[in-house]
This record gives sequence, C-alpha cells and structure tokens, in this order.
Amino acid sequence: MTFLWLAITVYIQLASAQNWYAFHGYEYFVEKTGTLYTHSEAENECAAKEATLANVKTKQIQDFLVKSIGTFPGEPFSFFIGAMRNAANEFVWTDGTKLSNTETQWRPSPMEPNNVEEKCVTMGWHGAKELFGWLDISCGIRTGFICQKKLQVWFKDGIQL
Ligand SMILES: [Ca+2]
Repeated sequence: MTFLWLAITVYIQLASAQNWYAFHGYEYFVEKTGTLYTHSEAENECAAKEATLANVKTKQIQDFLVKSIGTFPGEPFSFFIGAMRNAANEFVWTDGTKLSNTETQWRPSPMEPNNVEEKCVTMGWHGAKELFGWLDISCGIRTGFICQKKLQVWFKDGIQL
C-alpha cells in the first residue's frame, strides 16, 4: 500500500504542475508565459488539457484567480475567460449560464462591456493595475487565457487525499 500511496502522491503533484491552481473543486490553468493566443486558439489549448476557458461566476473565484496570476514581468496582463456573446448579444459562460444570472466583474471605468462587436471577454487589460476587471474584446486579439477543469479527488482506504 505504501507504494500505491506514493504513486498517487506523485500523480497528484504532477497533476498540480506549474500554473495549475486548485480552488473549490476546480483547477485553474493560468497561461502567463507571455505566449499570446486568439480566443479560438485559447479554447483549443484548454481542450488539449481536457479543460474549458474558466467560468468566473463569483467574486471569490475572481479574487482567487487574481491572486494566482500574481505579478510577473512584461505583458500581457490580460486573459481570455469563458464568456462570449451569443446570437442575442447576451454573455454566456461555456456551460450555457447567462452572466446576468451570476456575479460579474466588468471594469467600471471606462465602463465595460462597451461594444457589441467585441464578442469575447478578458480579465483585464494591463489589468495588474485594475484588479483584472473584465472587458468585452475582439476574439482575434491575442492574449493570455485561463482554463478550468474539475479537480480530481483521490481516496486512499476511504479517506480523501
Ligand atoms: Ca470593450
């Protein structure tokens, strides 16, 4: 059993590799290497990690992600998240939930969202100075991104690890 426990521990550490941050049942991947992605490229990157762009439905998640982003040199200070305008110009999360039914963190000044042609959403733009308030933005802009996936829960002898 010791070997099994060791193997599980190593697996958990690998799964929690660099730039994955666990919070309230989800793991969030923050792409902050400085490589830039369009929205569809970011979606593909998340899908390759068996994840989706992050649904930031509460202020607690927003605050956690801001903390996880931390400070780092250079740009971008912005990240695609999992909200987009639908055909009716409503913002929806990747799971289909309307943003109007959840907490929102739009940047207040200049007020966002501010352009129906901007279909995608980022946390911040040069946002380190603005606590990463959200902006509607062109999906073709290249920036960082944040993915989410459900946290794997492991048990040993009936005890959650
Ligand atoms: Ca905008």
